[in-house]
Amino acid sequence: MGIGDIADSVTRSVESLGASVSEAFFEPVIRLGVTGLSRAGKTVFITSLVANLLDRGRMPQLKAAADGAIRSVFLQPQPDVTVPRFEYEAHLAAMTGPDPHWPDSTRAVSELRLSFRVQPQGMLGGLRGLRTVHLDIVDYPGEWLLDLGLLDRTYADWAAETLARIADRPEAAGFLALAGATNGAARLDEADARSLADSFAGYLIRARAAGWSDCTPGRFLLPGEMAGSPALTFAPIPQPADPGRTSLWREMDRRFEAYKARIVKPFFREHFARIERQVVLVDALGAIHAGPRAVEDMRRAMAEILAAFHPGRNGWLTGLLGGRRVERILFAATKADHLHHSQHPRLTAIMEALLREAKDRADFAGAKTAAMSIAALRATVEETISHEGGPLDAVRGRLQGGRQAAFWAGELPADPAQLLVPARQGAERWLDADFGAMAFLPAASPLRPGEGPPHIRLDRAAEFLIGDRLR
Ligand SMILES: Nc1nc2c(ncn2[C@@H]2O[C@H](COP(=O)(O)OP(=O)(O)OP(=O)(O)O)[C@@H](O)[C@H]2O)c(=O)[nH]1
Ligand SMILES: [Mg+2]
Repeated sequence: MGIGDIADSVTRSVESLGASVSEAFFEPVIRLGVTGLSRAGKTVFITSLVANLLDRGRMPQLKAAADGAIRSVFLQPQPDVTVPRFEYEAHLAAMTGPDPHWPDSTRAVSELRLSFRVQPQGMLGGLRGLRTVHLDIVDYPGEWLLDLGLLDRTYADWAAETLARIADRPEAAGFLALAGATNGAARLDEADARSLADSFAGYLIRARAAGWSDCTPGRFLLPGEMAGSPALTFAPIPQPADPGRTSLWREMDRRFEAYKARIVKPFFREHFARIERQVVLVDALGAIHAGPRAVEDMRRAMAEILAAFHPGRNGWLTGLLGGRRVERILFAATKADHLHHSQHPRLTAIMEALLREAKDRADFAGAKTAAMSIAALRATVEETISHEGGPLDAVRGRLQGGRQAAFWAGELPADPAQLLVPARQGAERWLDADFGAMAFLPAASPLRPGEGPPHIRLDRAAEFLIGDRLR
């Protein structure tokens, strides 16, 4: 029996199941890509978005919710039976139950399908009856996203770039000493390869803790079931003049290619294929707080990732993603509840400037783009406090242990260049500004019937991303 026969018998058995199945084939699916580095706010965004779509009392700017076009929303079994389900209920319970707290960092990929029953609008809408639209969303560890940047690099490029970039990082000193003493032309010794890979993984863990965004390969940080396999046993080493076929360098090269082909590509092909709508989440405030180097590092990392989505430049990704073009991209600065709303336009402008290249490219390629500051789960209330005799527009929230505190993050500049230029020039710290950060916990107020968790502009974000498909 050939492939054609298999396909044929499948088609026939499906047909015999009748109308319910064929209807399923014509129910449109919106695939929403959630793109963001680790801790950008992906899991919180997905959880709060789903909760606020199920209970739409806080979604006035989502037109289909406000005018009643959405008749009902429900969670469905996801289409892909081999991927774990996104733990929506557990994440929501963490954030809104008794003793509210943030969900854990994501360690593996998961998926969720939300289905809408929609009454088509317009003159003939009433005649057409309800239709069903599905929304598919995937969550994954942010660390894995950076691997997109590896796909168009050779091992030699990646090794040279990485060694140069980390040369003066204290977190890398131990690994650099080991790599420097390594002769890549020598014959492969598995024990050497292992200790190089272990040492490099150790560096990546310290670098991530120190706030660096450029930590590849992502699976070194979160190996999942791949731990210890040869595809994860490589590291950047200096290129020798004449590496022989059985040399350590050649073997590292082969493993790097295997990592790309066997781990990175399948991940993007399976989970980023056919994405039509994309939200790019950026913790710009966190990077600003961490300082100019973190801002520049984040800018470069995001530019690299977003370049990979561009249909024109990297043909391979277009092929990988099934040739479908992303129609809409929302660039969102997350955690905006750390700022009084009077500063939100400045935060949005800074985030737009950070992602300028990517946004221009997307606009040029014909995608619709928008930028806004959001809080998927609003953990603060606004409060004007007096400070040194003057009023200060601050926010107030709950800290670990339950204590309430007022907080002022600092005055963001009206001109983003005031942050981006020193960052590009490699400044060590901000010259005449100081930006704070505070770890607020989700507020301890139970959800009201018919309402999802409190947020800032999540309804506008949803309107831009999927609103047109729900009418
Ligand atoms: N105040 C506030 N904090 C937020 C919000 N969204 C996310 N955070 C904070 O950011 C942290 C990271 O959010 P996650 O949603 O777990 O981030 P992620 O992108 O899923 O991160 P990984 O799973 O590590 O890739 C949370 O633990 C919160 O501390 C928000 O809307 N408001
Ligand atoms: Mg997560």
